Amino acid sequence: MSRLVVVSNRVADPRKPAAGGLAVAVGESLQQTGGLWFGWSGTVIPDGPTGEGELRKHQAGKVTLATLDLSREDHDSYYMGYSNDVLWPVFHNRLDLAHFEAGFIGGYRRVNQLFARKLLPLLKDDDVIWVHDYHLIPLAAELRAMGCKQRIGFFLHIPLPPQIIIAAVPQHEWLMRSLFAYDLIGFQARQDVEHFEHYVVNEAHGECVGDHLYRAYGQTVSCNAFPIGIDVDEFAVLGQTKESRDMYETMTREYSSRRLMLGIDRLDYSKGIPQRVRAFRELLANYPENRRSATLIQIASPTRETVDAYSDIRRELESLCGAINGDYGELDWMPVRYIHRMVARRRVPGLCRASSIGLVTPLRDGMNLVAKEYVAAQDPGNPGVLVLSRFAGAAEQLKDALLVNPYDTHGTAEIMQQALRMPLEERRARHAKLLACVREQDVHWWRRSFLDALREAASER
Ligand code: ADQ
Repeated sequence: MSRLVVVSNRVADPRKPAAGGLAVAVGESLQQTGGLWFGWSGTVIPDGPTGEGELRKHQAGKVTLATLDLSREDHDSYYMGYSNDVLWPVFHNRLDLAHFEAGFIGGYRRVNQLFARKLLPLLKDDDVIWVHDYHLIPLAAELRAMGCKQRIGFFLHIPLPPQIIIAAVPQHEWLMRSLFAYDLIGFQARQDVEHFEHYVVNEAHGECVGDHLYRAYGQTVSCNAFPIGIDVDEFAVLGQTKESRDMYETMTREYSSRRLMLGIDRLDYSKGIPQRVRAFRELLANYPENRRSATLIQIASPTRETVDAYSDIRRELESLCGAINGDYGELDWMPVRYIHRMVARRRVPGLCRASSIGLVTPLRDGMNLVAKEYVAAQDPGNPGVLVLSRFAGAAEQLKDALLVNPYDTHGTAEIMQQALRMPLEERRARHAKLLACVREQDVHWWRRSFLDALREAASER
């Protein structure tokens, strides 16, 4: 069996439970075949030369972790700049928040070349390389230019926007052309594949030449949707831990006469948190029976705080929550509990299970795993209701959630009310279908389907 090589911006020790997300997803394959995980160490060298970084390797069980430090200049232009100040906002349809600074692209290209240069000597002929996310779009093109012949797949964790929005990125043609150096491109949702196809046909004057096969720029690439899932069993084990059970008991005791509505997000403008809080306010205004009862717990972990857009949203949220509590709060009831912190992963299942409503209402999201975690954490005999944005990738799969348009404050408040009033029988029926879907297309299914498709795509090439 060929060795798996994973490349992503950051790496994590897959044996550590706190590693979460990607580590859980790819850890199993890496452990099976004795894999290599390559990426940035997270360290920035203040006065190091650009485009250079010392390679460090260490062993985590059967997995070799190979990491590079970045110079301050590379970090600022590749990571903070092009990745998070251009590609992240644009791919989430926020052209208004993108900063197309001329210096960013040089750093982005330089770090992708650095990754390719340092990775190449570590590769074996039969390796399968799996590159993750928007930080590393041109990596395969850089590797190919250096003679790499191995199979390379790419998975985009965030959405691909419509053609017209991609076209706003000054380097869009170079970016999209470089995707064709992969054997397989994986997106989260069907809609992302449609956006890719429109771009290929209308902008690159290419065509679809077969099942999931696209031709443009004189090259052919396979492309399909592989919606990422969660590890349902691992999440169930977390739910049985003392921390999770304590959390559940504390919350159900504290809020025994209330209805909890829960949001758990990174504090990112794509997650639609202020819009959610405004809809909650409208719920209290329009349906007074929820006063002294419905309580919104919003946990928003700090992220990329040095970027202006993030401090803006933090201030907006603090003032919104303060205003609602001031206007509607009573001595014995605060409508909103806003916590600007990460909750320990072990507490997440207990918190989800104690909440009558899970509010997952991003303005745009590649997938959104919180939606799936909320479903997995529920008691099937008395489950809570998932309120899900139609603009999350997860909405393509989780059709039995209550779908909302988070831009529509009034409509979202109406759906919140519907969720609060939903009879037990309907809650059970919806939850059973949602859980079946979350179980069937879990993280193992995602990894297997992507890697099987990559092997097939490469043999066609
Ligand atoms: P994110 O936007 O970070 O990642 P999301 O799917 O919303 O991803 O959450 C990832 C994980 O972080 C979940 O396991 C969640 O429980 C945890 N988490 C989030 N906020 C937390 C908090 N405040 N405290 C504790 N835990 C928290 C990107 C894309 C998503 C895509 C994922 C995976 O933006 O669309 O679903 O990658 O591909």
